[in-house]
Amino acid sequence: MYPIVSVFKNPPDGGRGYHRDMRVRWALEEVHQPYRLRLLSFSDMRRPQYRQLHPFGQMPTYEDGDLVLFESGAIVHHIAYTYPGLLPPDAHDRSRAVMWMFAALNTIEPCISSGSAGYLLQRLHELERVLGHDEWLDGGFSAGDLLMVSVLRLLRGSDVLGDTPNLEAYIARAEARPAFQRALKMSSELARSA
Ligand SMILES: N[C@@H](CCC(=O)N[C@@H](CS)C(=O)NCC(=O)O)C(=O)O
Repeated sequence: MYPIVSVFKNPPDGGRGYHRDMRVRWALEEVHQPYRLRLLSFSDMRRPQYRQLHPFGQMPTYEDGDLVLFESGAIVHHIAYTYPGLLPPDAHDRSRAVMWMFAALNTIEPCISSGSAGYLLQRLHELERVLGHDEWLDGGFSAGDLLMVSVLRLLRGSDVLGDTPNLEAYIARAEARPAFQRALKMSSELARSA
């Protein structure tokens, strides 16, 4: 049985992969784990049956046998711990990759969602400095990069990335990964078939 990921039946972003199921599907693509989709309308998400999977009636959810998870970060963390490919084998390296997962979701994503431009710019410049000209945040590509790029992509189309060229190149590098492209293709196919 393959894991099941819930996705919008009719994605409001028009299939550009900005919803939080994208990071989960991207992680599954990175580790080459096939999966199935649970297509949800907004009214499906309000139903009591769905509340048994997700107490807040949101997406994504992840079902694998008798394991049910919600919160995209927890799901990516589970995938990264379950399948090889998204976390380094050394214990300290792994903890630093997890640290970057938290940094993406706890430090950067809230700045983006809150729309506080000054604070966000400060954080972006700090991140730009830390990344420098490195390919990824800490050694090889990890779940930390996957979540950081998932969050930074939300700024595409705004001009805030304009003076952080290292971050722009970092996002482009991650988006060029075959696993990202496969996940994005599925987003656009879902939107087309809606
Ligand atoms: N912190 C949650 C946020 C989940 C979330 O906000 N999901 C959005 C889609 S990207 C959603 O379900 N929106 C509809 C709603 O909140 O009713 C996560 O990372 O999974």
